[in-house]
Amino acid sequence: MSRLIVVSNRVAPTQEGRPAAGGLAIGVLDALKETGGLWFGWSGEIVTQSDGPAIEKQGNVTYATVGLTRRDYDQYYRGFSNATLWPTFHYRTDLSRYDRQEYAGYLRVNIALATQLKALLRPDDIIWVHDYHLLPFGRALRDLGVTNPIGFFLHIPFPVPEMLRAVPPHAELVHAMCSYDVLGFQTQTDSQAFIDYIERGGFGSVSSEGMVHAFGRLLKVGAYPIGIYPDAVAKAAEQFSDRKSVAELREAAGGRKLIMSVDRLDYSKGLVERFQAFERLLADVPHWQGKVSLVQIAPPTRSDVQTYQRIRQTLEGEAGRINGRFAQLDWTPIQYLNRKYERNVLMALFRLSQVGYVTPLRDGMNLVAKEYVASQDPADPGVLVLSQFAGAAEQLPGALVVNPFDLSQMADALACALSMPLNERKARHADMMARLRANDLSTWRDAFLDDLRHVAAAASVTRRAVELADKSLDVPIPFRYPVNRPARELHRS
Ligand code: GDG
Repeated sequence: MSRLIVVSNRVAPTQEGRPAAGGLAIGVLDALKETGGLWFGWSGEIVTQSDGPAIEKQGNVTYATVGLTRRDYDQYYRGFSNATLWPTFHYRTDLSRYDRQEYAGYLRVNIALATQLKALLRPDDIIWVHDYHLLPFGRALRDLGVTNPIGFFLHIPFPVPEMLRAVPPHAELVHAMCSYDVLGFQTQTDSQAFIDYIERGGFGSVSSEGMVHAFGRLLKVGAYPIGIYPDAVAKAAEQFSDRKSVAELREAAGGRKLIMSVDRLDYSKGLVERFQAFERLLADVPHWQGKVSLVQIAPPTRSDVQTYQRIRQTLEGEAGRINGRFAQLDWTPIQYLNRKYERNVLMALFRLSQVGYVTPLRDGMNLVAKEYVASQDPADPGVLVLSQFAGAAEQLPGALVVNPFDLSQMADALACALSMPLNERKARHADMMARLRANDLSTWRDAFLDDLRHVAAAASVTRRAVELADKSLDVPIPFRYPVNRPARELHRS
């Protein structure tokens, strides 16, 4: 069995018990612990000089981590990844900015990381690269002569072509993405957006089996919706129900209903609109004043990116304003907690609440939605209110699906969820649990890796046929640019 190499921008904290707030870290770590293998990426540290990777083995997972210099961090991570790609891929071109130097840094870091990984590779390794920080990483490996199977999974949405074109080097990035053997997206919508870009731009064609032939490469493009382990989540939610913070919230609620939201503090998560829709519920249906609280847990992330500082200020302002408008001496409408919690405690908090309120403006999947469902007591489950723009909405039809830009509709959905009869709650929950079990985290991992092995094997047969014939055949063969060719020239070919 070949060794699995996982590559992601950030390698999750290697110490057990340290919280890793972020869907990618949660998903990848759980998947890797089962198969074993090597996880390569940034250590999270800023260093004065970038040395070789630090290697640490824990159980069957080896962690290989590297530091980034301040310049690398500013250009690659804070700049092009999080100030250009993240907002645009979440349809926020208004928050996106582009800086050519930052893009150069993004390419430089991708090439430097690929060079460091290459030294650790064995011939039969299978490489799985994750997320938007590393779009050209496979290209960089290919340029270094790596012929191993390389797949890529995008955790965030892939925008429609018109949106993607707002990123100036869009063609170069898509060209680089075609160096992978398999390109995985969260949903059919995302996968189709990529295919639309290829077809409408005249860059290639797509077969009925989802094989894309573009830029001289043949690759599989498809949807691989990430899952969770619902039964493990259910167990944790039950077991951690007697924890101090859970007991405190139960006591503070004093029999009132609870609406629960948990998100990284990010403008894509729709927190402001969510608060305002809750405000509308209280204003339109005064019956709920004093009878329900919204608990929003929002651990800060990327706090050194300016747009994240702004969303934090706006949100604090909105929470204060709404609380000022409705609070009573013994009731605070919105409890806004700007901190991290232990993961299992979060699951227990989900179980305690009557409504899971998950309304991102755009989200690749949204694991919180899935965790909320899995945490519920099947005998008395809460109701999920879910944005139509979360990938999870394609998979959880038992949720009350809302448009997060329609505050009235969200307020109506909250009212409906808060008073939904037990039978209906149970039926919706049972349906969603069955779906979560049928498409859990191992389904996601295995479907992707099976396709990667299959496609890479087929590509190697094609390559070998070409070598044997010793001439250029009219078949799609993986192409490679000469080593050291600057990545910024790729699109000119
Ligand atoms: C990206 C995509 C996609 C949250 N607060 C705490 C905490 N969390 C955990 C949640 C959940 C995870 O972090 C967040 O995952 P999401 O999927 O909701 O969102 P992103 O972080 O934006 O993840 C997303 C995901 O990748 C996976 O592909 O679904 O669309 O944007 O598991 O429970 N965990 C702990 N403390 C917290 O305070 N321990």
